Amino acid sequence: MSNLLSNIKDPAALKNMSVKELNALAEEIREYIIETVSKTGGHLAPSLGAVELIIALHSVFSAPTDKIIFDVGHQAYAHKILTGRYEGFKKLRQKGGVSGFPKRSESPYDAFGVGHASTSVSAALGMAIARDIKGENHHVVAVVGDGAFTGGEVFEALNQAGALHKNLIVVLNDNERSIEKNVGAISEYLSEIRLMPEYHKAKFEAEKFLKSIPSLGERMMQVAYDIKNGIKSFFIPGDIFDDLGFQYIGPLHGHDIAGLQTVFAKVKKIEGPILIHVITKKGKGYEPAEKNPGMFHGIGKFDVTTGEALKTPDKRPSYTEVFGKTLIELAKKDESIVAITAAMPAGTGLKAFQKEFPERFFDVGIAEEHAMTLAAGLASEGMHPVVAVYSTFMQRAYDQILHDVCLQNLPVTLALDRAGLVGEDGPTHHGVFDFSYLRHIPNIAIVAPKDENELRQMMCFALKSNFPVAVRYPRGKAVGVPVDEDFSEIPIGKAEILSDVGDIALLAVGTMVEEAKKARSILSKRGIFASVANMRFVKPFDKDLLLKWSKSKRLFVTLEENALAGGFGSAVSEWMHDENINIPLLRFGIEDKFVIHASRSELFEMLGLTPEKIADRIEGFCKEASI
Ligand SMILES: Cc1ncc(C[n+]2csc(CCOP(=O)(O)OP(=O)(O)O)c2C)c(N)n1
Repeated sequence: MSNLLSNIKDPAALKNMSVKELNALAEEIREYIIETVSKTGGHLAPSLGAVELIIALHSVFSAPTDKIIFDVGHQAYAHKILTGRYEGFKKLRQKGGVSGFPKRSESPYDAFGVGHASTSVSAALGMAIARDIKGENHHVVAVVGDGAFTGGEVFEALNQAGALHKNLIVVLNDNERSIEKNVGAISEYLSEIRLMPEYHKAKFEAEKFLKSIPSLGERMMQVAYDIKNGIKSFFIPGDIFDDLGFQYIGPLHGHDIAGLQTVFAKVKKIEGPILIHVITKKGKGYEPAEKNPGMFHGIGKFDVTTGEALKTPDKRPSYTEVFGKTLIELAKKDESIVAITAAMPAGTGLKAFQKEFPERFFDVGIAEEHAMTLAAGLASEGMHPVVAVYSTFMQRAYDQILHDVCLQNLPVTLALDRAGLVGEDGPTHHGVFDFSYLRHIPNIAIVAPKDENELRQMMCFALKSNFPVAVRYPRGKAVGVPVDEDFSEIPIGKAEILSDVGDIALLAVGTMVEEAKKARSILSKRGIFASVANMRFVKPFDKDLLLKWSKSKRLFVTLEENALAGGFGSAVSEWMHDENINIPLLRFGIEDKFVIHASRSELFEMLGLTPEKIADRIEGFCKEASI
C-alpha cells in the first residue's frame, strides 16, 4: 500500500499527481474510510462509491475558489480527508470531531452545509448567480445522487438553471440506489440511458470525436457537442436534460479517474449549464458493502473482516420495529390503512408492511412534501394513510401538513420517527422541532409515547381518529416493557398520573417520562417530593389535570426532548398566562441553539437533561425561590 494520503494537506496536491498515483491514493482513502467508519459508524457505502469521483473533481477543479457542493453530503468523506481533515477524520461524528456532513463552519472547502437531500442544485445555482453578479469567474459544481434526484427541489432548480443559462456543472452520481433501490420514473429513465446499446455507441462516437481534438476552442467544443446531440437525437426519442436546457454528457464510468478528469477538464470550457451523468457502484471496493449497500448506507461499528455489525446484546425492540409491527396488525383489521415512506422503507420499519401489503405501500422517493399531499388525496377518498418520515425530514412538508391535511381536517397519521436528539448525525438530523412546527396548527393532535406499549396504543388512537394525528417517537431501543397484545386506545387529551405525592409537578412528554421518574427518585432522597405525569398529549394537553394540580402544587416543571421555543413547555406557559395561574414554571428542553453532534448521552449531559441535572436544577430553583 502506498503512503500518499497522510502527506496531502490540501487538494491542490492532486494536480501534480499521475493517474497511477491517484488510483493508489483512491485505494488508500478507501482503506482509511473503512477502518475509521468501522470504529465510529457513518455513511460507508455512499462514501466508498464516490472516492474516484471526488479525487477527479479535486484534481481538475480548484477548491475552495471553485465551489463543490455535495447533495446530502453523506458521500463526501474522501472530500473531507483530502481537504485538511485527515487527522480530524479519525474522530468522525464524535464530540469535538469532524462532522458526518459538509459544514461551512468546519472548512472553507465545505462550500455549503448539508444533511437533508436535494438541495445541491439550488445552492449551486445561487452561488453561480452570485459569482456573476460579483464579476467572478470560478466554477460551481453540484454533486447529486440519483436518490436525491427524486426530490422535487432538484427539478425546481433545474427548471430555473436551464432557463438562466448560467455556467453551472451538475454531476449526477448514479449508483441506481437511494438508501435502498431507487424508485420512480426518473430512476427508470436513468436505467434506460444506462442500458441503451445504441446510446452507448453514439456516446462512444461522440466522445471519441471530443477526445480526438485536444485543444478545442469554445466554438469547436460547441460544434462537437452539437454533433454529439445530432447523433444522439438520431437514436434517442428525447432527452430530459437537454430539453431542460442542460448539455447532457454521459453516462461515464465513475471509477475511472483518467476518464473523469478528461471530461471535467473539457466541460470547464463549455458555456451554460451542464449535466454529467456518472455511473458508480455503491460500497465500491469493500465486498460486504457492495453486496449489501442498504445495510452499509449508514452503519454503526462493524468488524472489518467479516462485515458484521458489532451490536451489544440487547433484546429490546426499537421503537421503529414496534411501529412497523403494530401497523401491520392494525392494517389487517382495517383495509383503509395505507403506508407511505419517503425513500426509507427500512429506516422507518415498513419493509414487512411492504411485503405484506404491496398494493397498500408507497415509496415516493425523497419527496416528503409530495408524501403528505398524496396522503391528503388518499384520505379525502376514504383511506387512512400513515406517513412514516423522520421528524427532521418532515420539516420539509410543513405547508402540506398545514394546508393540505390539517386545514381539510383529513385523517392522516404522521409517524415521526427519530424524534428528539439523534446523536452522531448532529444538527441536520436532530428531530427537535416537531412539537414546535406542529403545535400551532389547528385540528392536529400530537402524541408522544413513554414506551413501546404506549406507542401501540397511540397508533391505535391515531388510526381510529377522523382527524390528523402526529405520533412522535425516538431513535433506538424502546424501554423494554411488556406489550399488551390487545389494543386499548388512549383517551384523547388525557395524561397518565404516575405518582401524585409532594407539591412539585413533573409534567413529562415521551422519552422524558423515564428521566422525570429517575429525577423524582433522586429528589425524594434529598427530601423534595414531586409528582410525575406522563402527559402523552402535547396537543390537546390535559388542562383539567393542570388546573387541578395548580391548586395543590407550588412548582410546575415541563420536560420534553424538543426545542423550548414553541414546544410543550411553551404551550403550558401560554395556557398558564391565559388562565392567570401564578405558580412558577421551570422548563426543560432544548434552548434556542442548534445542537452539535455527539452521542445521545453526551448531549443529554450537555443540555442538562439527565435525571441528576434535572434534580439539581429543581433543587437549586426551589432554594433560590424559597418555595
Ligand atoms: C429530505 C431528506 N429525506 C431523506 C433523507 C435520508 N437520506 C439520506 S441519503 C438518502 C439516499 C440518497 O441517495 P443518493 O442521493 O442516490 O445517494 P447515495 O446514498 O446512493 O450515494 C436518503 C433517503 C435525507 N437526507 N433528506
